[in-house]
Amino acid sequence: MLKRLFKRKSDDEAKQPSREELQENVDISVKSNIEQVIGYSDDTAPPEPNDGPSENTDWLSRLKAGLSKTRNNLMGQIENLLRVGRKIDEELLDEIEEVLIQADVGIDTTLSLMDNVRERVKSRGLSDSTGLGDIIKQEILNILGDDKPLDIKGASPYTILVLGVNGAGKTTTIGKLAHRFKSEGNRVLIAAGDTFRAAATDQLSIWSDRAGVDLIRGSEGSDPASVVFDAVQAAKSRNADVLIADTAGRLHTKRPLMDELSKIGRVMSRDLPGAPHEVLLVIDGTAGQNAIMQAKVFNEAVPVTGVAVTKLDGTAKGGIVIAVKGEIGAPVKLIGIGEKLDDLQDFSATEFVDALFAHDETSHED
Ligand SMILES: Nc1nc2c(ncn2[C@@H]2O[C@H](COP(=O)(O)OP(=O)(O)OP(=O)(O)O)[C@@H](O)[C@H]2O)c(=O)[nH]1
Ligand SMILES: [Mg+2]
Repeated sequence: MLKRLFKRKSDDEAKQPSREELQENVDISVKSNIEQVIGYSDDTAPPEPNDGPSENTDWLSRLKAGLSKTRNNLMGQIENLLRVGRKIDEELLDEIEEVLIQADVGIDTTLSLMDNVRERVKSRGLSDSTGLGDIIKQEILNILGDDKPLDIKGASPYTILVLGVNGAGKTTTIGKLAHRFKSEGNRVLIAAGDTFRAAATDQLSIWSDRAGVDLIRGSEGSDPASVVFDAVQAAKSRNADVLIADTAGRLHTKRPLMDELSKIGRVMSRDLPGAPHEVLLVIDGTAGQNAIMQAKVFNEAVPVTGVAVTKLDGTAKGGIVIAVKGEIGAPVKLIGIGEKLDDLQDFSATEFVDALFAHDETSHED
């Protein structure tokens, strides 16, 4: 029987979409999303930062609440598949695979995750679906790997270059980080490297005022690399502990922005060896597979050392967090689940997976 179960899709292969077909579907949606990104209007007003305290101050509860749409979508469907006490067969495993892909775990990541699940099921001789949920959970943890929190102790000033497409949440993330580092007793400086529009610097200026940190800014349209260069000099002369540089996110598919980001990276290291110490890519958690493609483009311009995934509160496709690690290789270091100051936290794989698999208080069906 096992032989038939693990014959690897032979009979079903014809019915199932191939990896190429799945990729083609994703490419189509990526293309249309990119068009939307490029269509982002320059007149868009900067969002108002929101620094009020969250109603519920317990991070784990808020994380669970923030991930509830993803949990209902991803784990809800998987649990429904397992709950009927089904036998483990290719059909069940393929259905789980589809749920993961549809929740944006990414095709390659899903296929390798499910390969590992199949191996484990085989080696344990599991035939009914009891225990399959735990195996999936463990394999997700395996992909996420060890936590690598953002640690600014390695250098002084510790420099963080923040990248990402427009609207991803860069400026908001910088505001939240500045507030956090400052309240931990660090001397913090922000560089307004997004000089494309005055509103970008104004928005950053509101955040820096609220966090009580200094901002190094240039005039509108000035060379972002020179603003960042000045900020590095200021960080050195003022003995700052940490410098966070904002950048523009426009037209990421056009070569000049990527060239400019590489230049900013080079300029940072000119007088400060090792800088930028952290290249933090901010990804909009609601952007789907498009975000993965963007990440690859940015990663080519300046090798990304960490990822912040924002807006996980607004998506049923939080599986993107798993895809980031699986498909880009850079660790997720921060996650954002809202617009408030404390809605950005260090990423913990176990917390994330526990929140994904958590049962709602109202559900007692164990
Ligand atoms: N719900 C939610 N909204 C967020 C989160 N992070 C950021 N936002 C919102 O996303 C919007 C865009 O954020 P910004 O920080 O301006 O994005 P940006 O990357 O700096 O954008 P550009 O400056 O245009 O390149 C704002 O309305 C933020 O309040 C989050 O974790 N959850
Ligand atoms: Mg911005």
